[in-house]
Amino acid sequence: MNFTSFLAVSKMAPDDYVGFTFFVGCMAMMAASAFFFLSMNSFDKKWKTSILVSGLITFIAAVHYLYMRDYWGSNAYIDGLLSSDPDVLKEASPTFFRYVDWILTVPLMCVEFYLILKVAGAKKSLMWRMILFSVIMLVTGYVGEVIDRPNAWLWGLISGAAYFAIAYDIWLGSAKKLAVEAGGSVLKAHKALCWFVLVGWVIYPIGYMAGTPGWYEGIFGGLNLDVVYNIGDAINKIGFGLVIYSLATENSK
Ligand SMILES: *C/C=C(C)/C=C/C=C(C)/C=C/C1=C(C)CCCC1(C)C
Repeated sequence: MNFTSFLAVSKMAPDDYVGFTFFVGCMAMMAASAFFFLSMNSFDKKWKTSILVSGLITFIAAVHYLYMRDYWGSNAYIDGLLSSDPDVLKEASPTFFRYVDWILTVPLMCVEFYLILKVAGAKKSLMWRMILFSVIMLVTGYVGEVIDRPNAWLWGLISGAAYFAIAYDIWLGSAKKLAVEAGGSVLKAHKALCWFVLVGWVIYPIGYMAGTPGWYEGIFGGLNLDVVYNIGDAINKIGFGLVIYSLATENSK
């Protein structure tokens, strides 16, 4: 793939709402990255790293969205027309780039929890435990979506258990204890990030159920996996970063 073909999406249909969310998602991630990187230097040293990580999360996503929107644009269209064949559209879904993006950005979100809790004495072991669970969550999700689709429900269940372990740690476990010890704006930000994980991350299993075979097909089958994932990413990556941004702002006065 050379650079010009990489940026040249041949044609986009006006009713291609999947392609639309790839383009808007890409632009939003780029804008958010510029925002985080450019604002970085106005913060105290101890917040700079957190803002830098927020920018890295959206930047990594921006690059993957650039690829994903191109992958969709060049596979969902046949002779310049948006295909209506469900098998063609399924093949045009950029699952590989999606999971490469997640395996890089979700652990970075775990790092963010650690960074804001460091003031309360958070240990690296907390960070590594969260990263381990997030990797289990994503690898099993990939197996269900790509390698062993007939058992997608089972892989989704294992993935869901790892997700639950993360949610438990931050809502009720050791991370919660540290946040309470820190109090003030750290506790406030921790709570906000916890809500992202509890409510914002639930968007992903919904997308997964919309796009894999299983008993749940009748419930979520009408949704498009990529549209759901794209909305989830915008909320979780940009929103998450903005919470860190406002925490840093409050503490750099
Ligand atoms: C920026 C990307 C983020 C925050 C991605 C988060 C992804 C998840 C929370 C995915 C979770 C899944 C389950 C809980 C079960 C089904 C399989 C997954 C991987 C979609």
